[in-house]
Amino acid sequence: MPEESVDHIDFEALLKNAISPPLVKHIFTADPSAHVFNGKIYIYPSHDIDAGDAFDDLGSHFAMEDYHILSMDAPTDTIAIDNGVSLQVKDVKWAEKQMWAPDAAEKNGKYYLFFPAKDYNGIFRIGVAISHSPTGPFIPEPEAINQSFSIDPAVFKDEDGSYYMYFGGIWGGQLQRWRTGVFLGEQPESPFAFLPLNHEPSLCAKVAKLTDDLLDFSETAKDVLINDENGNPLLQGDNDRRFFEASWMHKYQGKYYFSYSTGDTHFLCYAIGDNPYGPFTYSGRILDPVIGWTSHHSICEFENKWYLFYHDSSLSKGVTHLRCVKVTELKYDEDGKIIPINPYTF
Ligand code: FUB
Repeated sequence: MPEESVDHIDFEALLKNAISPPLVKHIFTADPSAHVFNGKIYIYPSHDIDAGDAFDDLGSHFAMEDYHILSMDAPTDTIAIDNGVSLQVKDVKWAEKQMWAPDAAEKNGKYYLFFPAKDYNGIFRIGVAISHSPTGPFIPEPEAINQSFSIDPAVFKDEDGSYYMYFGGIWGGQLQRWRTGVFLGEQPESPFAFLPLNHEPSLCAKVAKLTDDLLDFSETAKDVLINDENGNPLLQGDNDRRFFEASWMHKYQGKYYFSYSTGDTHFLCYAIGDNPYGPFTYSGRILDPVIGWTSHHSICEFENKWYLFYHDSSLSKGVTHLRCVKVTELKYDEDGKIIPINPYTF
């Protein structure tokens, strides 16, 4: 992911005109996955650091090593509590580096942290770690989830008690290297290698139902198909609408809302379906581009209002891999369409 020139940006004005402040300022945080557990908000973010790695389109500069869980009494608070280190890469046997965007789920009083990291072969896998507290510490399983790959796990609990994991990300997230179901290799290193051509259907995020113990996939992961308004799959060249990374699922008025980032065009978008597997119909944008290259989010209901948790790079004055998590209210119109949000009030 390239570093874009930020020389022209007036950060003082930006901070003043941002619709919401960073929720913590003493560390850099990103990719916020928010959940309500026991009446409180818990945010499972990435913990951004500057490890000195050079910028590239594979995201090598996102060299995160641990997770800190944040909590808030309500999403209307402007500050979150940092509950300290909950899991470190050095304690995960199978993982070498790059602890990217995590998520969490609760079942029968146990908390499960799902996280991607590169294994010792340079392949992104998704692991799980368990705790009796929403803030950890989390004890990792010795192996990554069998048949897991790529990044950005998001775990959705449906009303019937089933749990589904949505995941995947192209370019540095390696999803395109699994097009045939097996890993096609790390070479050529280009983030564009193995991607479909622009006129071909775009690569899809993946979804798999989890086993009862939440430690495995109960099925081979399936494509999360996003169609346009005419029922045709979005194309790879449709960069403003096609899936790139940062999956999330929520349910609103009986419909399934799959949301995601378009990556190199920097939008958060969503598509609506009738069941957790889709197909989904592209339905619009949620968030305009933020300062920084990446955009990532979660959507969470609290006391009958809905909230968008997201990040930008305003706290670091535009450094792509040093981000800060934020929250703002999210509203729907009477037809169930999400009202798009501009993160800055210019
Ligand atoms: O935080 C590292 C990566 O950047 C995430 O996995 C992506 O979703 C993007 O936010």
